Amino acid sequence: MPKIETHVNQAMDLVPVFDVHTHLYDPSFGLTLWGIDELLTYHYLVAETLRVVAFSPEKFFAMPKLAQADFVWDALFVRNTPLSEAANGVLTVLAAFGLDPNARDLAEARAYFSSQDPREHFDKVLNLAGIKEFVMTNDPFDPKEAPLWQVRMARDPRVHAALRIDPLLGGISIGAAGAADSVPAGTTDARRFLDTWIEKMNPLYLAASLPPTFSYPDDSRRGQMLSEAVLPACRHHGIPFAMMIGVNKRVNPRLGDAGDSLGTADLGALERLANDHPDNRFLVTTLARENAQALCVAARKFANILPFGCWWFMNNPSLIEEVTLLRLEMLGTSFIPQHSDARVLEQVVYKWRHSKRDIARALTTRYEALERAGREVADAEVRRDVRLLLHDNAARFVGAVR
Ligand code: HDL
Ligand code: ZN
Repeated sequence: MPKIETHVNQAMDLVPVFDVHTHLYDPSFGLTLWGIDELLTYHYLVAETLRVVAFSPEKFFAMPKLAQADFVWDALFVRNTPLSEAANGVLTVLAAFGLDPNARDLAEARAYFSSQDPREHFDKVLNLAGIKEFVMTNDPFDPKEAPLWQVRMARDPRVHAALRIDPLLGGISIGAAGAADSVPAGTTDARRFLDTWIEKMNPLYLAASLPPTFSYPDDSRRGQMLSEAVLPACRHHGIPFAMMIGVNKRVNPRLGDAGDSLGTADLGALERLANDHPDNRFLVTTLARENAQALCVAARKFANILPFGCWWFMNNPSLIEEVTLLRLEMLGTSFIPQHSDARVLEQVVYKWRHSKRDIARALTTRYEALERAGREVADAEVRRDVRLLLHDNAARFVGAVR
């Protein structure tokens, strides 16, 4: 293996990760999904299962969780070859815990996970994934989560909050159905709502997913909420706004969380937003592959835009390597290459092990271009660059650097 590739892979293994977007929680919340049955009923795998077995979504979701997991395992891992990234990820997790990826059933895995102490398991998973700190997705409209913020809990210093506000911008709560906190109608109430929840959560950023039709300027309710409540609140509290652009929610409502799709957005809207709000900082990720280059160009035009992650349908090895190479070619190291988006605790093990391989290939390609130009690349430079990409760019932008 060429020397530079070895140095890149060594740095990837050594540098701690700051995971800037997850759906995991501080253990004190008691909301984090974990274990083999949750891994197998991940909505990515449910969608894939219902393609290869003639079975209605309604009948699938009516089954108990363990029956659903058995059904997915049999359909995707026994009767078919687990070639998809989400299926491959489950096997990476099993192997990381010394469990048999060739198992014909879930007996061994269930016995292992059920014998784990949750707190020790949480620490073990972060250690296996190489994660130093991660950011939750905290939804004030989620009836399961909102009450937890009414009391002071002992918090894990490795776990940070992010205030998720989709319903404020016309979206749907990503938590359970129904809004724990009624959605403020006017922008004055919305600003008060944001200040109240920022006080409660101390979030590193505000976040919302947005449809491909996102436009700016926009005199609709979404546009008014953005300009008159959300962005002023972010400026006042000194925190970024994370825009996750390109999701078409529930194109197949029967699939629930697995029923969302994507669309290509006009990132001219993002450029106009960044231009009109130079004192706001924007974390941005896009769902359509077709938006990847335009996001890099927008970031080149506006330093207050920081591209992050290979989100959701982008989170596949072929696209992670392609987009990371494009970002390196256009932005150097001034972006955040990945977030896990993990919904189940152990997913961070595969999402980071797989992504580090893909990011390492792209980074090696760029270092080889330097060497062809006669520029030597010191090992310390490689470690500095990898630390920027996996930790510092994100931690600094959200003000979590320690
Ligand atoms: O809106 C989001 O934060 C998305 O990540 C959704 O949660 C999506 O369902 C998902 O899990 N993508 O990976
Ligand atoms: Zn997410």
